[in-house]
Amino acid sequence: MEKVSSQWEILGFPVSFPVLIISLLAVILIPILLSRVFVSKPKAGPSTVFLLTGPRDAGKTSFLLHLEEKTLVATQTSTAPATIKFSPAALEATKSEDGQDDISGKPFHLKDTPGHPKLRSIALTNITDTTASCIGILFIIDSAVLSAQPRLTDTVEYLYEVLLAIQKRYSVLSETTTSTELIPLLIACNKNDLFTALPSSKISLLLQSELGRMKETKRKGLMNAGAGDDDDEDLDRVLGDENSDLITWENLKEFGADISVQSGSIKNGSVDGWKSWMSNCLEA
Ligand SMILES: Nc1nc2c(ncn2[C@@H]2O[C@H](COP(=O)(O)OP(=O)(O)OP(=O)(O)O)[C@@H](O)[C@H]2O)c(=O)[nH]1
Ligand SMILES: [Mg+2]
Repeated sequence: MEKVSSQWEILGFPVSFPVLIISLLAVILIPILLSRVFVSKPKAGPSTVFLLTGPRDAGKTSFLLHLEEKTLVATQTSTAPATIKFSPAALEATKSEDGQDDISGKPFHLKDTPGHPKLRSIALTNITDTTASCIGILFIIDSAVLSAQPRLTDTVEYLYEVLLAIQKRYSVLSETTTSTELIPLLIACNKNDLFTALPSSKISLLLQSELGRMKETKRKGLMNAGAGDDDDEDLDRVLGDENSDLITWENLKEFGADISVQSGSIKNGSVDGWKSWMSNCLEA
């Protein structure tokens, strides 16, 4: 770069001083601006998302479509998540659909996730990702299959993972804010139209005792595997109080989950309790 009278010469081309300054500024500023736009931009996305989780065939997609169509729609096994935006009217109680009901409230999103064991990481990652919105989690289960041990074990295994993910989200959020809100979780016991369905009170007790048994087994497994090498990571795998195997909904509040259990039937359209739980989450 050579100076020729009032101009500079770069690679044999004459360049005036203002053009040189503008070019230098562009070289410095453009990468900074691009990095702001593409790297540090906060995650865009809806801020009022309910997450639909739960084992296969429980009725998650049916509930999503029921809120839209007000009826039981034929579904197929989900292999990918699906999000739908709803107006507050979707949470209007079925019994008062004569237009008399107060339908004030916020619009919201419902995100359906697959229940297949290999695809459960979609829902779990959504819970642990603290930048993703999650104002409430519906864990939909089939109340009519819990007397069969394999289905009960599968349901409890997934619930354990969801509760662990909530515990993780809550602990990360608690590190950055002084008063962290509990994460509401509704265990929605679907298909109570079927005669083998267990009542919600029984399901609630069954799940708490089975979660306790699962925790005991996992803790023993960790001890036998020589806990101590990787203590912090191992404790991440223990749900609730690390010194006890007991699991109760009340105790889990301390670890971020505010749990309710309610029966319903999408087939019969009796899901008003679930809808009012969602309305309460939106008002909170
Ligand atoms: N009897 C009865 N059947 C229902 C009810 N709700 C849903 N079903 C049926 O249960 C089956 C599974 O429903 P889905 O909504 O596809 O289940 P899902 O939880 O989305 O399942 P995955 O996508 O595999 O995770 C379908 O055949 C539904 O028609 C209900 O309240 N009562
Ligand atoms: Mg589905």
